[in-house]
Amino acid sequence: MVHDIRAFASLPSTNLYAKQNLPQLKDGEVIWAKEQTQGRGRLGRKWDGEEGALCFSLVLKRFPNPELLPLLTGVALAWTSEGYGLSPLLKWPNDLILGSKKAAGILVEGVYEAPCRAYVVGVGVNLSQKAFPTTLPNATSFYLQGKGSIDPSSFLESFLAQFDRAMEEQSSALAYLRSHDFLLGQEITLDYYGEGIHGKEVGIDGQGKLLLQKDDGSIQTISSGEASLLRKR
Ligand code: BT5
Repeated sequence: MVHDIRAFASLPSTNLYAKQNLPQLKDGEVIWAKEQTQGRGRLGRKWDGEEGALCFSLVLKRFPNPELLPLLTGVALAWTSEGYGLSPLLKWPNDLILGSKKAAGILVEGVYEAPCRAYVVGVGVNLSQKAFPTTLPNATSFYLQGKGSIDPSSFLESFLAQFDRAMEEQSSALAYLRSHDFLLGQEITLDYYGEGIHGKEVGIDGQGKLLLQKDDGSIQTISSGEASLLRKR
């Protein structure tokens, strides 16, 4: 896939820019903001994209299975991290974990209005931050994992190559996800259609769905579009 990159010195949010300018954006195009002042996470949460962060959004106008998008994007981030000599894990459905802490987050948004049905895949990567505010005790960066200051444009290029690979090799990408499952065996609470459900994460199936063992022993299969992780119980 061709990935043209539109780079900006500063934007409030690359996802917002992509959604507001969809008709002029091509399939595969990337919006990259060197500084992002009002980055957002899922469920209206805030994303901290201060100096040292890499924040971008990828526009996809043809992707049949949106539930796989955050998962495949996470795998592409993990493969990119391996290229820098790190040993990543993935926290279903969408966090890159380095040294047991969050090094990147993903926000996939669907835009369904005519004339532009598309998905915007927003990615925030902590590359060169040397410290995080006390409000983010579970955040880490590539710098803090001993990788020095990584050039954001090289990281972005590597990520885009790995993203294309994950799209082409979806079953091996999902197999990678299953074998790099940060939550495996953990007691967790999920937000499931607005309700908190608890259980033990006993794996991820071949379609990328989370397997949650409930207290009564039954297994519930949950797709990424249905739930988000609230916390470890
Ligand atoms: C995410 O949400 O992890 C998705 C983050 C997506 C950010 C990208 S940047 C480019 C594009 N444009 C946008 O406006 N957004 C996307 P979620 O799983 O809801 O996690 C959000 C939570 O992560 C926050 O409530 C904080 O606790 C924590 N957090 C915020 N900033 C962080 C950071 N830089 N590193 C680690 N954790 C962070």
